[in-house]
Amino acid sequence: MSSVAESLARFREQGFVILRDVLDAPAVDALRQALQPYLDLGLRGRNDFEGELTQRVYSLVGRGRVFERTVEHPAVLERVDALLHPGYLLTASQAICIYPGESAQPVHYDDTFYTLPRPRPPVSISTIWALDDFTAENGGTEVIPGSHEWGDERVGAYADGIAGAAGPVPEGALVPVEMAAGSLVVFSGTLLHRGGANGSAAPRRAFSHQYCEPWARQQENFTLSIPRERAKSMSPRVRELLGYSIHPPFMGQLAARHPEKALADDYVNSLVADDAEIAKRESSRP
Ligand SMILES: O=C(O)CCC(=O)C(=O)O
Repeated sequence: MSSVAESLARFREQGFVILRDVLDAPAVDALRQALQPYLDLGLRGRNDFEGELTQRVYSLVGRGRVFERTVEHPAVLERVDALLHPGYLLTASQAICIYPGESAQPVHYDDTFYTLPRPRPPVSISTIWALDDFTAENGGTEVIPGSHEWGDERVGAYADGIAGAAGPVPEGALVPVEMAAGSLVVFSGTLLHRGGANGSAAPRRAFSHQYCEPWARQQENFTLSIPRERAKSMSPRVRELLGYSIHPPFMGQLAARHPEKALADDYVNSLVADDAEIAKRESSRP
């Protein structure tokens, strides 16, 4: 794997960097096995963007320790530390399994819904981890190198929010990310990309964790989607990333208290506690 400094230089220049062979074969296998029962549920994407021949498993971080560990993998966090501000959050965590016959996704960039004028620094950083080798044939992610620096007008010619491509992308502009299972691509939330068409005979399994600035709204509401008992068992770092954290001075507060307090065994919701106290006083009034 390239050094942190080398990979950050590459990221800044082209908007993405591939980190090769971060996970060994047994680790990839453990992730595949943990994912399979969720894929067996058979849910398919609901539109062209999710992909009707694609399965997505949302809130993946809450679905097993193996996924949790990838969220806080040092190879990722060492790099995201340099790209976002302290206290950054996890904004999305999902498996993406693209089946044979799936067409290419609309070209888009991941932090499109933070409607700040481009060019601008990314509000989020995406990662896509390969659980199968990514090739040009099997739906490996396709990127437009350098597009992270484009302004709104140029982006608008190719991508129209998450609704779809506004126009045809010139031949050769999209480059497939080819990498072995256990590798990942880290890319800017401003980089134009898409999931490729899967013209092979086998599914392309992957998962994506995305991280956002600590002041930005997360795509997934992890404090609701992940059951409290499960959140309690997670590492402090993962809990912080999920939103059990404060962006100073008080973004993320829970009725003026630290949100970690909600995970204490003796926690009582302060609205419930206040209402109980008011009811008690009213009932004891002469
Ligand atoms: O699966 C991929 O390769 C890319 C998916 C993607 O970009 C997305 O769903 O936002």
